[in-house]
Amino acid sequence: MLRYFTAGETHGKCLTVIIEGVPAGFGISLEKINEALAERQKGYGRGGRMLIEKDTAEILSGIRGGVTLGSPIAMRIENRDWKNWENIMGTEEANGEKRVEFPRPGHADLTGGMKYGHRDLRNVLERASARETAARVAVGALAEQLMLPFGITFGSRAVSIGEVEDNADACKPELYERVRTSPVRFADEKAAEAAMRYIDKVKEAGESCGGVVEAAVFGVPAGLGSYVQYDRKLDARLAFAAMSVQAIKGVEIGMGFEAARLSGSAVHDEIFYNGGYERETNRAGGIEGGMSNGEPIVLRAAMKPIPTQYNPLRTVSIDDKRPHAASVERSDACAVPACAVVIQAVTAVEIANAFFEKFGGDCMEDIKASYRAYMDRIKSF
Ligand code: EPS
Repeated sequence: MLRYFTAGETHGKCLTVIIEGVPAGFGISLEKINEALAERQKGYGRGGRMLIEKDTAEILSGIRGGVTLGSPIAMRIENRDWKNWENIMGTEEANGEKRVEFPRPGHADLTGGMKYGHRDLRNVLERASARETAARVAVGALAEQLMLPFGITFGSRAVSIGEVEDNADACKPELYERVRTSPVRFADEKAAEAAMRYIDKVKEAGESCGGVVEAAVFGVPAGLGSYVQYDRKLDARLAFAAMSVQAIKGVEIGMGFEAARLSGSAVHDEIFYNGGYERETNRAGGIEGGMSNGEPIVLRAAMKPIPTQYNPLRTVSIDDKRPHAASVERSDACAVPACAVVIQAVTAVEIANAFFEKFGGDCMEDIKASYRAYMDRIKSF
């Protein structure tokens, strides 16, 4: 089982992650992990923090000479901003400055404070911050590399930003390559331009905006996940992973919510045989009965607007309970393109996890042998 834990506060010294369950014998390039981290930092509408950071991972254990050892992998991403926060966020001594008293609607501030008994809501926001997603992107980029020997590849894009929708053609690997050069991760340049103007407008109004992002996985063999038990369903596990990302309020796979409004013939993907099983459509988003069916997996997630608003919403003080404007932390007007990269990362981890569950083994050779035997067997099914 592939699992990971992250640690780290947004203005703490660093983000740390430990990944357990990575089999031995897989080549890992640190450069590829750092490329993914750089990708997460991009996107039109991000705030000042991304000008300070230059996220790079340092691998501390579990890899020797670029090859996994089968032992836990630890990674660390330094927070460059730490030097500005050392006196406030120090683990030995903290001076109490930058105390947060006015919880932001939509953020973890208020409930987190109640739950953990923090009278300084900074203790909540520091960990609830989406800065943590940098660690998850590092894990995702590692998981993607574990899937590469089996021809499984990943991509992501923004589908819409606020009210502006992209105009993209079919869900093919090229599409996800192309969007990487777009400042908003859109395929259509005109739509991208409209999205940027929309972000400008939102920013000018002191607001923030959300959007819909999509992750796609190509080359997944049929049969990852299972219908036999609820917690083994691949779609359920992907939805859990996507929902666990900060600011995500909805997840759909394939046609998702639209399927509820149509009749069966407009929803299900008919089956053909042409030397192998084929579909003409992929409305199921590559998952039927909680299992991958061999078609590309397509998942969408809805990101709400980031709760920090420069034109703050109404809240109350946790001290005197009187009405007050919500606290303003430096933030992004739009982080939708970055969110797409994060959703791709958490999807990659779940796919790798389901893959190793099916083709389990402690090292690359065992997994390859199991994979080949299965692929040969289903060829003649
Ligand atoms: C983020 C870093 C944060 C925020 C953002 C995401 O840095 P800072 O708080 O120092 O500006 O920019 O987090 C949030 C908007 C949030 O609400 O948590 C990052 O690295 O992505």
